[in-house]
Amino acid sequence: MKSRSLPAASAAVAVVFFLSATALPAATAIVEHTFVVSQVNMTHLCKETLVTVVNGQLPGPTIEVTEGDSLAVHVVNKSPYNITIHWHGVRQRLNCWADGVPMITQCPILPNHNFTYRFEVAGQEGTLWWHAHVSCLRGTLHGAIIIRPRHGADLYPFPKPHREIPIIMGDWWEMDLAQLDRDFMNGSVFDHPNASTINGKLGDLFNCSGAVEDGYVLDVEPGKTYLLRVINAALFSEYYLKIAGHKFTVVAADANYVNPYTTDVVVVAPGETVDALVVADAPPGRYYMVAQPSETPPPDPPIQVFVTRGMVRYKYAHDSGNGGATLSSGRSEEEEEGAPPSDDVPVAPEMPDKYDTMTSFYFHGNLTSLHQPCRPLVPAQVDERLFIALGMGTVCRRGQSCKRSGSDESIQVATMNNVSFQLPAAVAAPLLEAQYYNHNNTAGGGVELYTLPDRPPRAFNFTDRAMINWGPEEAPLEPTKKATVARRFRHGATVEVVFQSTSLLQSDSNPMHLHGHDVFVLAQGLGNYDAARDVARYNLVDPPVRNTVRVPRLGWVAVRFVADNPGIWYMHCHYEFHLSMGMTALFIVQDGPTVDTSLPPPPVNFLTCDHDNSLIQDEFYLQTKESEVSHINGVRKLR
Ligand SMILES: *[C@@H]1O[C@H](CO)[C@@H](O)[C@H](O)[C@H]1NC(C)=O
Ligand SMILES: *[C@@H]1O[C@H](CO)[C@@H](O)[C@H](O)[C@H]1NC(C)=O
Ligand SMILES: *[C@@H]1O[C@H](CO)[C@@H](O)[C@H](O)[C@H]1NC(C)=O
Ligand SMILES: *[C@@H]1O[C@H](CO)[C@@H](O)[C@H](O)[C@H]1NC(C)=O
Ligand SMILES: *[C@@H]1O[C@H](CO)[C@@H](O)[C@H](O)[C@H]1NC(C)=O
Ligand SMILES: *[C@@H]1O[C@H](CO)[C@@H](O)[C@H](O)[C@H]1NC(C)=O
Ligand SMILES: *[C@@H]1O[C@H](CO)[C@@H](O)[C@H](O)[C@H]1NC(C)=O
Ligand SMILES: *[C@@H]1O[C@H](CO)[C@@H](O)[C@H](O)[C@H]1NC(C)=O
Ligand SMILES: *[C@@H]1O[C@H](CO)[C@@H](O)[C@H](O)[C@H]1NC(C)=O
Ligand SMILES: *[C@@H]1O[C@H](CO)[C@@H](O)[C@H](O)[C@H]1NC(C)=O
Ligand SMILES: [Cu+2]
Repeated sequence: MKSRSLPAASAAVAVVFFLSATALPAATAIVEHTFVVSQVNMTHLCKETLVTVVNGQLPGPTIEVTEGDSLAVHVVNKSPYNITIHWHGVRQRLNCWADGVPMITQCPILPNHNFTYRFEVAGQEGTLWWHAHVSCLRGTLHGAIIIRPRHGADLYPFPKPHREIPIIMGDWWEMDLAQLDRDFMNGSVFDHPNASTINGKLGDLFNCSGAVEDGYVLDVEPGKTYLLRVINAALFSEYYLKIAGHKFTVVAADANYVNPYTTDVVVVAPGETVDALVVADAPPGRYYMVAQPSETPPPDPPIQVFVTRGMVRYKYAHDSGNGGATLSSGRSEEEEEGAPPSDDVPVAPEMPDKYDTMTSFYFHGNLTSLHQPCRPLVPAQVDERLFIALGMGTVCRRGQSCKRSGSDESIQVATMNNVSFQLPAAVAAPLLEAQYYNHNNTAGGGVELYTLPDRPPRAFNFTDRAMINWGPEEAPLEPTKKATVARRFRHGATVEVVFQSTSLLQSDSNPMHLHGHDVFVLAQGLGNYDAARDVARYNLVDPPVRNTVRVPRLGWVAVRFVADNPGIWYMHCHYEFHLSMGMTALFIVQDGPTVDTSLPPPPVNFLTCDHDNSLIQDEFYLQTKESEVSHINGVRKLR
């Protein structure tokens, strides 16, 4: 019987039931967790801040499964907010209902309500993560998902590590994150975090009133190999991670194995994960682990970002040791037997320049898929091609015309092909349910979906730097609009998307995340995409496969995926301010011709959006039954 050990203080209950009593190592299990969402006070930088967390922890609990296992996560919402949890990167095959996007795939879990997410984690190995998908609350509501090979860790396509450690990058905000979301939606770009964190700790670069913040410490034994499962859960920044005196061997990204890539810097954009091996092969001592945000250089508007650091600490040979890394840290343990003497000054790594964005470009460019027998091939035929320009614009607060270029009369928003996403107003049911039952939302009839255009409506020099700061080149391009942007795909269609980052009002990179599918990343480049030149550069042999694709600053990336998972899937930038400002679209994948290729009905105890559940529930069950019948007959079709 497996068991999960969790801090005694937390309300976590994690139990594993084997489906088969004669459990072979390969048997699949149902892994259960209880996530109690509540608010707690945490003190950093001499200030008490009320934060919303799972089971009192930041980061939240780690979910560990074996490939093929099922998960049941009971969410108990004791916070004052509507909550949903998204299982970032979990493909949710034929199970879009569990994807956790409020009012798209489900009604939110209201305060003092519960909901159980049930899903399988199949055909994926490595590191994923979970996070709230409501406003900016994911800044403190997140944790790791570790998926091990079904037949044991011996079957990793790399030497078995001595220990595996989640390294979660985050940012610390002294403000109420719900307010932060309101600010972003109101076009405010002035808020900034107060610190960066590694596994929830700010580190010794931060202090107040003489007190230095705790840092994350990884205790290592000489000669042993450690697997770092690096996750960027920050709202705000991409990070460069280095450990003085050590190299990383990257072995996976977004729960897909890559050809081993040895580097002294790991780059994680928000939403991405990177699995990297580190061998403790340096002279025993103390080495800083530094995470530095990458910044866009002027003339981009300056943003306030922070470097954070933790430490890798060697145990000396005479130390009896208790098995390696712990989450403990701080000066108190420094004198303990086996720790290096404290007069040995920790070694600091040399970091890239803060405006160096090419280190990220090269890091991403060096990843290729590991050859495995069951690895899917890149589809050669393309059925649909999209070119999506990512940028900024403004909409008027009132009426059709207004002063722009920084005026209070307009709101700054983020766009894809010149349209900025908004949730439909006042809908009675999530869009997925409305579509499934083919009934219209109330309040003003059907939800009007605006079709994401195939390409930008106007041609312009996407990467013209003169547009960054309200230049005259930018002014005519600035007006844009809000709509519920969606794009439908026939089941099984092969879709090629070229994402182009633009210099409209800023020149950020854009980590684009697609729910429900992984994509092949065929090529990236700087400047404007030019099919005549760039198609020849596509890697159709072993491109990396990811759920989050970093579109370089002032550059582009080309991806392909097969739209074979029916449902309504969010496709959005994982910079929280871009997401809140509307850099989102819905990818609607239609049912296939058979039951095996069609979305089943919602789970029986699915949440309704109405507080008074009783009546609705009856109707709801009725509809479920009806549709099951037609579903089995194969006549039901998504519009
Ligand atoms: C957080 O601290 C504030 C002020 O000290 C206090 O009023 C509040 O009750 C605390 N909340 C929780 C959940 O502990
Ligand atoms: C939610 O779950 C908790 C813990 O299991 C239970 O005590 C509570 O009664 C449940 N609340 C509702 C509204 O079902
Ligand atoms: C934290 O950041 C906010 C801006 O978001 C700022 O107003 C505040 O002064 C900062 N706090 C500290 C301790 O620097
Ligand atoms: C405290 O932080 C400031 C910068 O924020 C730094 O200059 C100073 O050296 C730090 N003090 C200590 C004791 O670490
Ligand atoms: C791989 O990284 C190296 C070193 O940063 C760089 O010179 C090279 O261009 C990168 N390769 C690709 C394909 O990006
Ligand atoms: C939104 O921004 C405008 C202009 O900056 C400001 O006047 C207004 O108070 C803001 N509204 C909210 C709700 O924050
Ligand atoms: C849904 O709305 C559309 C137009 O808004 C209308 O044509 C259609 O008949 C409606 N369907 C149902 C089932 O009410
Ligand atoms: C686009 O703008 C860039 C940078 O401002 C410039 O170098 C490039 O020549 C322009 N391209 C075209 C096609 O005008
Ligand atoms: C977006 O559309 C508006 C309205 O048609 C237009 O004025 C503006 O130039 C367009 N901007 C871009 C970047 O295409
Ligand atoms: C929470 O969700 C309910 C039901 O969908 C909705 O009526 C309510 O406005 C939401 N509350 C907030 C604060 O968003
Ligand atoms: Cu973005």
